[in-house]
Amino acid sequence: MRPMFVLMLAATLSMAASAMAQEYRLDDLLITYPFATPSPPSVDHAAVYMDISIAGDEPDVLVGASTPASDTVEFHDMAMEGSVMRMFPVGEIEVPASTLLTMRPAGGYHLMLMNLVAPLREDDSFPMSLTFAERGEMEIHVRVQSASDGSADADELLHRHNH
Ligand SMILES: [Cu+2]
Repeated sequence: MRPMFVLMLAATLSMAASAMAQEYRLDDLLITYPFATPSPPSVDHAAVYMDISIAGDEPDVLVGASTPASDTVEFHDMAMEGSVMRMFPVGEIEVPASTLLTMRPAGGYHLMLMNLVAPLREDDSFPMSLTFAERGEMEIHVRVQSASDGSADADELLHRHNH
C-alpha cells in the first residue's frame, strides 16, 4: 500500500505544480509570474501584478481581463498627487515590443479585482483570462502572496531569465 500512496501523492503534487505555472505564452507574448496580494478583511478589492514581454516586433494592448474571483477587473495606474500615491483606472495597458513591462506593488500599472467574491488569502490561487487586442485571449493562474514575497519571487525569476 505504501509505495502506491507515495506515487499518488507525487502525481497530485506535480498536477498542482503545473496548474501553478509561472510562465504563460500566447504566440510570442510571455506572461511571467502573475501574483495577487492578500485583501484585508474590510477591503473588497485586490491588485494583481505580472510581467509581460513580447519577443517579436509587433506590440499589443491588454484590453480586457476577467476572473471568477471578482465581479470585474479594472486596469489601474498610479501617480503622485501632492505627497500621496494614488491609483486611478485606465482603459487599457499598452505592451510595447521588445520591452519588459514589469508590474510591482511599489507603483505603476496593476490589474484591480473589483468586488471580490471572497477575501484573498495568502497561498490561494485563482484563474484569470486576459484579452489582448492583437493576439487574443489567454488563461493564466494567479497565486496570492504578500507584496514582498511576490515581488522577490517575480524578480528572482526575471533574474534567472536574464543570466
Ligand atoms: Cu488599483
